[in-house]
Parts: sequence; structure tokens; C-alpha cells
Amino acid sequence: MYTVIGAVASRAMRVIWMLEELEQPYELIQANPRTPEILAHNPDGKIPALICDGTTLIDSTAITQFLADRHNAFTYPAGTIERAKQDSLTQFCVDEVEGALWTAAKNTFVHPEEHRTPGVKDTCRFEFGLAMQRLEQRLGEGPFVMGDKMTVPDILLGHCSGWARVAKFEIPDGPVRDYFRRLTNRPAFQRADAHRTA
Ligand SMILES: N[C@@H](CCC(=O)N[C@@H](CS)C(=O)NCC(=O)O)C(=O)O
Repeated sequence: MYTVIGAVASRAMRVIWMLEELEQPYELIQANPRTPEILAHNPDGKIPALICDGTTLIDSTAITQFLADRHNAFTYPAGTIERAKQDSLTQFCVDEVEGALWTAAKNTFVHPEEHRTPGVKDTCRFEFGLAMQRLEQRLGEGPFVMGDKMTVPDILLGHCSGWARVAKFEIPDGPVRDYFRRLTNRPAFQRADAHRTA
């Protein structure tokens, strides 16, 4: 039994979605960043955290890949060429897609006001647009970013698509929009998202 600490409207969604895809039981402790619930497990105050076998794991990407490896699903095995390509897509998402969204968020509401540079958001939108062009190329025929098999980077990218919508970052019409719709229409995504209203 896993315990997830975090909020659905955060990178915790990736962990919850992966657990739903894997059909693994879990408890969700709803917590926002820097609250006592998360600080008790992660002194950084960042969400999400996963408690597994009495140990706290942090970082949504690391946790999502850990769960995939542990249950031997939604991932290629370590040491294979496919895994190297999969990890390259994971890194693409974290650097190019999430990076633009996170920098915009930090300069909108995360950092103290005196440390925000609102103008940087234009650069973030530009970078996000470039990343969407690159994603369309890397997606190819799909249906998933690695082809026929759904893997960890699909979870990260699908989560970022919702983040982009909330942040009003433009998602281009066509293959990328269709890809995001395919991901967020999945029953496991819907079950994870339902925690938002619970
Ligand atoms: N790389 C970490 C980032 C975690 C993170 O920054 N989470 C945000 C919420 S999505 C947070 O807790 N922010 C509060 C802060 O930065 O102080 C991950 O993917 O889990």
C-alpha cells in the first residue's frame, strides 16, 4: 500500500495517475506545498512525496519511473536502447515543457513578489511553443510518444498539458492536441483527477 502526499493540482497528479494506471491501492494525504503534512516528510516542503515500505521518496519524475520499474509496466527495461530513448523523452519533458511552465509559475505566484520577473513569462511561452513543435516531430505516428507502448514520459507530458491549459499556454491544434486528449481521456487519468473534487 502506497501513501501519496500532495495535491492533485500539482506534480502529485503524475504519481496518482501512475498508481491508477498500475491499479495499485494507495492512500492520498491531500497537502499543499510547505504545509505541516508535507514538511513532516520532506523538509523542502515540496510536493509530491511517496511513502513506500516506510521510506519517503521525493520528486514526481523519480517516483513515477520508480513505480513503473517496480511493477514492470509503462517502461522499457533499464539498459535497453528503448529505455535510453524513453529517458531522453522524459528529460525533454522536464527540461523543455515543464521548465517553461515552472519558470512562469515561479514568476507568477511561487516566488516572493520582490523576486519575480513577470516579463520572463513571454520567454516561457516562446520556449513552450518551440517544445510543442519538437513534440509533434518526436510524436510521429503515435499513439504514444514512444510509439505503440505508453510509458513514463506520456504521464509527464499528459500532466503538463493540463498545467499548460490552466496557465493559458497555447497548445497547438493537430497531432499534439489530439495526443493530449487521448491521454487525459484515459479512465486512469479521470480517476486520478476525480480526487480534485473529492
Ligand atoms: N522536481 C520536483 C518539483 C516539486 C515541486 O516544486 N512541486 C511544487 C508543486 S507542483 C511545489 O511543491 N512548490 C513549492 C515550492 O517550490 O516551494 C518534482 O517533480 O516533484
